[in-house]
Amino acid sequence: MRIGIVCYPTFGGSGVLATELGKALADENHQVHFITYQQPVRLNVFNANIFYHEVRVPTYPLFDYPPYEVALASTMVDVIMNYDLDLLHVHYAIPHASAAYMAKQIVKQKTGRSVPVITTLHGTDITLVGKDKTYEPVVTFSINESDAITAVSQNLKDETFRSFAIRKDIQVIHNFVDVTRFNKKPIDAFRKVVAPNGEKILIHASNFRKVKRVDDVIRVFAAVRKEMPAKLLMVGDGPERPATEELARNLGVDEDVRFLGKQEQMEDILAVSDVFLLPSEYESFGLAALEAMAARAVVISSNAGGLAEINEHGETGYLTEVGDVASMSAFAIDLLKDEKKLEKMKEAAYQQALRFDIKNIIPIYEKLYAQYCRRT
Ligand code: GMT
Repeated sequence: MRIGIVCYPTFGGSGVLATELGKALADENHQVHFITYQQPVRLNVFNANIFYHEVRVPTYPLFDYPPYEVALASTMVDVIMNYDLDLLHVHYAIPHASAAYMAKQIVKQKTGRSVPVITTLHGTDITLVGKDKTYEPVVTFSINESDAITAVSQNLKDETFRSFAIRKDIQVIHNFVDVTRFNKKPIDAFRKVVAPNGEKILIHASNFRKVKRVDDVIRVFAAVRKEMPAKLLMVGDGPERPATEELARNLGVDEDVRFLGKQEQMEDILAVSDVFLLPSEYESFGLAALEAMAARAVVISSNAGGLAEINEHGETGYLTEVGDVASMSAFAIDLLKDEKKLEKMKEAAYQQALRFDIKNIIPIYEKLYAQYCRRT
């Protein structure tokens, strides 16, 4: 099949998932066309089946806001027609689903052909941004106009029906991880640099937005640090980072916390980690947690959104109410003091990640595409 993938090219989960999906489809011999405003961060391989089309947004002194959606729709039209695409798969509703709707209408008028559009909902496009009155009518319309809609968790599907008047079914296709990539042997030299005296290593990775509750991460770590020697790795960057660094200083744990910024080699960093903390206010799925589990890190997370669909309390990790720093700390301390339990849970986390392995999920997308594609 010839598949157009539209996504955000950044470190965010939706862009990562879309890129990994495109790479896997290319490995299955489909022709994949990425349409984005920048080379996606995880698009770091050469594959003859992968094409990258950059959306250029010309600036003009009249524009306070350059019309990205118009440029995106025009690029979609260009790629659909010149590369004879079979379908468009757009990730994150805003503005990708509405731009795809516009592109579809234009291609139909020009050629008479109706190009199928599949929209995958990822989270904040529904729960935060999409709900906003400013966007809601367009989001509802363009989701309903998609030929197929998928959501990355049951929770997100339920949230979508709660918040929008959707008249179609939504298929849940859980996110996936390439377990072989994340199941890596820890690099001893790296572990030594981070934890020279064999301290346990906790980790958090996100875009440091409010919804991630990064201050809870620091508070949990401070509680752990009172009980035992430990180190914390903070991966990623975003608006809450300065306040988080300050909190680490105020709580007197800054010497044991490393802010690593944005990182591409997550598998190497996760491989040396024991516990992954994800206390988010909301997480439609929690792809970062799944990647951690594939690397045998135990996830201590909130029970928000779809996190309970991947993390099983007391089995693969722990779940608490949002903001329950005391319970998260107690679970972390208990676990990190009990080597046997830690090893058992690391293995359970890994086994759970295998259920979401890329090999199990790609065929589900291929089956969905085949229902809409003229060429199978
Ligand atoms: O929250 C993020 O880190 C970014 C955001 C995005 O849209 O890129 O992530 C969302 O999509 C991911 C991939 O499907 C999910 O794993 C995240 O849980 C989801 N984030 C939220 O729901 C807050």
